[in-house]
Amino acid sequence: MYRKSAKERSLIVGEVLLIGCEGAGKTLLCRHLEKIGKGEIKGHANVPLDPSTQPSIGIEMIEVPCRSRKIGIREIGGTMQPVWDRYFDGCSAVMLVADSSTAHAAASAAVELAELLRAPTLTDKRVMLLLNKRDAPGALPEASLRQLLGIPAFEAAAGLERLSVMPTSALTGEGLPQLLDWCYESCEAYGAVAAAAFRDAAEKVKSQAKAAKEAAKANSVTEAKLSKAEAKAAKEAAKQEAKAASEAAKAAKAEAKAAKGSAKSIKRTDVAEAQAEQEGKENSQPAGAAPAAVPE
Ligand SMILES: Nc1nc2c(ncn2[C@@H]2O[C@H](COP(=O)(O)OP(=O)(O)OP(=O)(O)O)[C@@H](O)[C@H]2O)c(=O)[nH]1
Ligand SMILES: [Mg+2]
Repeated sequence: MYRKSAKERSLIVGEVLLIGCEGAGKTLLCRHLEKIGKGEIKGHANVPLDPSTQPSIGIEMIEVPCRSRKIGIREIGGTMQPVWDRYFDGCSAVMLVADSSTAHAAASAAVELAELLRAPTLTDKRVMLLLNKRDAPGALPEASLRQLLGIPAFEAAAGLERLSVMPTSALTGEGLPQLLDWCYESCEAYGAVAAAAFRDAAEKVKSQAKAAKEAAKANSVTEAKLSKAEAKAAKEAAKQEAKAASEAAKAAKAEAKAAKGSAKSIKRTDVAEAQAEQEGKENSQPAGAAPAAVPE
C-alpha cells in the first residue's frame, strides 16, 4: 500500500467531508473544484462541465490544490448515509450538499443538517450547507428555500461562525471559488483549534506530572520527619527507662543496707539478752548450796 511521505502529508491543510443524499451533486462538485484548484478553469463561475456522473459506491477521495497546499475532500456516497458519522472524527470540516432543484429534494437536508450540528465529534468543526443545483430551471428562490429548510433557526442555534450556507451550482461553477476558500480557511481554523487542544492536553499532562512529583517529594519529607521524631521519642523513652532502673537499683541497695543494719542490731540484742539471762541464773543460786536432789 502506498504511504505518503512526511512532506506530502505536510502539504495537506486538512480534510473536508462531503456528504449529502444520492444525486445531490457531490461528485460533480468535486470534479469542478479540482479543475478550479488546478487552474484549469480560471476566474469565476459559469463554466459548465461535462455533467455525466455515476452514483458513487463507497468513498471517493481527491486532493485539490489551493494556495500552494492541498485540501483533501472525501466524498461519501449518498447510499452510505447510515454510516456518515463514522467519518466525522477524522475530518476538519463538513460540507452537506442539498439538491435545491425542487423543494421535495431539498427538504431532507434539514434533517441531515440537524444531525450534523448535534454530533459530538463535530462540535468544534465548521459546517457548510450547499444549496446546490441553483442553475436548475425549477429551483426555488433562495429566500423561500431558506424559510422552507428553517435555516435562520439553524444559524441562530449554531452561530454564523460555525454554520455557513451557500448557493452553488456544481454544473456552472457558481460559488465554487468561494467554496474552495471556505474549505481552506475551515481546515486552517480547525488545525489551529486542534493544535491548541493538543497544547492544552500536553500542558495538563505536564502539570499533572509536576504535581505528582511534588506530592511524592512532600510525602518522603514527611516520612523522614516522622522517622526522625519517632527516633527522638524512642531515645527519650530509653533514657527514662534507664533512669528509672538506676533509681530502682539505688533503692534496692539502700534497702539491703538497712536490712543488714537491723540484722546486726538484732544479733547484738540476742547476745545481750542471753548474757543477762545467764547472769540472772547464777545470782539466784546460794553459794555452797548442794544442787537439788533429783527425784527418783
Ligand atoms: N443542473 C445541475 N445538475 C447537477 C448539479 N450537480 C449535479 N448535477 C447532476 O446531478 C446528477 C447527480 O450528480 P452526482 O454528482 O453524481 O451526485 P452525487 O451526490 O455524487 O450522488 P451519489 O454519489 O449517488 O451520492 C448528475 O447527473 C449531475 O450532472 C448542478 O449543480 N446542476
Ligand atoms: Mg457521487
